[in-house]
Amino acid sequence: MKLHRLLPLLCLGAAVAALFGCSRESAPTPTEGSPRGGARLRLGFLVKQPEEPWFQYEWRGADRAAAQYGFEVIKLGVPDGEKTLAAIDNLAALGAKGFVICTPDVRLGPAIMQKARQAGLKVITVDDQFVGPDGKFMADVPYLGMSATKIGEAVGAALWAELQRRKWPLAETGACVVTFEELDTARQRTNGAVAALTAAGFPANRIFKAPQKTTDVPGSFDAANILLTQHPEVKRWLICALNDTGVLGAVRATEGRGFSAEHVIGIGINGTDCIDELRKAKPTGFFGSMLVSAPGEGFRTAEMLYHWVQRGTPPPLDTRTTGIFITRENFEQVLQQEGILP
Ligand code: FCA
Repeated sequence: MKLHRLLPLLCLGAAVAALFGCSRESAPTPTEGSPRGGARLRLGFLVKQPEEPWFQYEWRGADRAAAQYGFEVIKLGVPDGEKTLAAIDNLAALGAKGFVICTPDVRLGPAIMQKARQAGLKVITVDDQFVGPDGKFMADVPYLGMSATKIGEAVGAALWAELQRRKWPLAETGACVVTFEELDTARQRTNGAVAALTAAGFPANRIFKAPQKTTDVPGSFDAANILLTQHPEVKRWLICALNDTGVLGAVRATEGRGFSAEHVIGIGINGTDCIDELRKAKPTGFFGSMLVSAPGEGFRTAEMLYHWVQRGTPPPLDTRTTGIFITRENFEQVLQQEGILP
């Protein structure tokens, strides 16, 4: 089994181990772990893709909040609905008082809220906002996430600026937009990028969408590969996607078809999943990323949940974060300032 498949299981395994008191770090002992024993407050932090650096950095931020306020954070990977509901049961059994979640499927919102309410757990959503049965956002559940449209527009503007700097002829250039439109934040980001590109003067008929079936590197690699086969006339590619991973897969696809870094400008979102890529000795088609602070989001949501549980202060219902553009030139410095790199 591949590591990325194993990881969520391992995380869940850790929760089960904690439940039965066999993991030293997070295991409850009968007195210490029981809320009745005046033990430390426990809060969960559930993420859909624990293999993605973005979510690992979010966890780091939550750990920082836990250290500052003196609570315990139980971190669980929840790659599907079944594991999500099981994780909520585990949290309840551990005496947790609430959790922050980036759900594997936004339509699970009502089921998650029902289970959480039954167990008396408070819920804050991060990154991916719950959608109700009517298809509308569940605006009554506190949410913190990026200003998706604005960040997407910033990607489009940065792609255009680099294209201009390189003086690429528009007639030879295409834009590969790797999409995952079933997820609202993803659709808003790629729509934002397309809107900014067209507003700047990039021809709309040279913008091509490549829908990814899964939001990992193989998913975007496959999506981009199909597009590249369909457009052999394009000599230079702009690439954007919902996140760094989406752009990385597409950049790998262009490499497989003989495009060098001079003929590809890929700009991601997150800034956390491209660190190894930007560190490569030789530049690749992955030109840069809109960095959003994953540790910051993890810290803030965990902190909000703590204040809500501990002091009864409800969090704001909608909090948005912004991005900073990073490239090979400035990423080490910016990531250090943001506390992402040491
Ligand atoms: C979504 C994406 C993640 C990250 C997050 C902020 O959940 O899947 O990669 O961009 O939004």
